[in-house]
Amino acid sequence: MDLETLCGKMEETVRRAGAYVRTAVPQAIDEKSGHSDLVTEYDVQTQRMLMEELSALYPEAEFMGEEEHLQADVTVGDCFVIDPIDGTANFVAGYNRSAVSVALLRDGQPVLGMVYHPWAEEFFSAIKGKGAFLNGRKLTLSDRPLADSLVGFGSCPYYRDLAQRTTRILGAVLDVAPDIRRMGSAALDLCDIAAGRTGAFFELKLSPWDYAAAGLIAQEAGAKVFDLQGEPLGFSNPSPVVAGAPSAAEELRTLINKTK
Ligand code: 2AM
Ligand code: CA
Repeated sequence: MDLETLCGKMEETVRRAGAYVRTAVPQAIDEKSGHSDLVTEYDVQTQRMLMEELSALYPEAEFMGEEEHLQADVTVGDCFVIDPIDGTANFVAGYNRSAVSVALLRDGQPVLGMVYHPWAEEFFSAIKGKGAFLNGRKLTLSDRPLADSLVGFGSCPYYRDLAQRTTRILGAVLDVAPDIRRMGSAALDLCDIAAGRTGAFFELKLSPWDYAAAGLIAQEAGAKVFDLQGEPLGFSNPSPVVAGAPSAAEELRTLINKTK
């Protein structure tokens, strides 16, 4: 199946998963590894629903996902990378800013990404080399410096030492950029870059399912997305993520590396 055909079929599945999340009222909430790392029955159910429908659409693909320790070797062949609810803490708090995120990796690189924010009814998608879209409208961002950029970030609440370092970086960012934003879903934060709402984003440690789909969407809109060395992101392990309009992203990366 070519990627355009698969993308068309996947959209229905991802929208259905988002509609399910939007109507859900979280009750049973478990802590995975600490008080900031939550999982609800809806995270698990949504991942199961996505896996069932995606494997019917594309039986040859493997799966990697945030819930139920779903790991796969992503470096060979085709693999779906799923975050059923990115922004689980927002979901639990009734903050109405969370997303369903699905990427397809081919031999370790994203070739297709979808992020759906069901409360805002915003559907972001990208196919490698074919551009990024928001509700069918092509996204093209223009370059800008950090001095003209709102800077989104994540605070790694589940890694306290990184949270402390993040606050030091923010001090340095606020000396240059007009303001910062902390919204609680890395996938949506990267999509905000694609949409030109923020000019740059960083989080010192994210998991592949947080950024696999949205990183491709940002890149296809014209953003730079890399790690602290300026290298392309990997998908086998957690990674720092820096993204943004080309100039802003490079300036932000330099600033982060100067702040210990
Ligand atoms: P989640 O809501 O799907 O868990 C917030 O800083 C961002 O970090 C969210 O995108 C959140 O995704 C992600 N996140 C939460 N816990 C994490 C963990 N233990 N490792 C990596 N990323 C995590
Ligand atoms: Ca996530």
